[in-house]
Amino acid sequence: MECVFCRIIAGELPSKKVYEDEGFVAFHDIRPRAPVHVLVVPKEHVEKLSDYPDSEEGERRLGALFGRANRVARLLGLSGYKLQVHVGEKGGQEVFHVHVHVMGSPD
Ligand code: DGP
Repeated sequence: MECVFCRIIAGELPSKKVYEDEGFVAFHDIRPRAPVHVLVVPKEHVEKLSDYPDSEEGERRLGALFGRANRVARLLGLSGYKLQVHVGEKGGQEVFHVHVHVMGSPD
């Protein structure tokens, strides 16, 4: 398995996990750019956000990803926060397993 986030999900690499359910996991970013900087990651391997199909099913999966990002932010005590997604190389994406950055400061 080459994907670093798949390896974290499989427990092959360590991470500071803050949330997990049947479809998603969230863990602290290894290079934090905010006092709280967590990555929300679907367990299914999708390379990038633009790979979600332009269909009801694709929108449902996208909605679930952002719903989890909100849930994780709430669990971490963030009342205001920034969500960031890098899409593709030209969008600054480094890890090609879709993820949402949740960044903020606890209240
Ligand atoms: P990007 O693909 O540009 O949206 O950002 C990927 C982020 O993933 C980057 O902020 C650093 C983080 N990252 C890369 N490798 C690891 C890792 O092995 N563990 C953790 N926790 N974070 C990682």
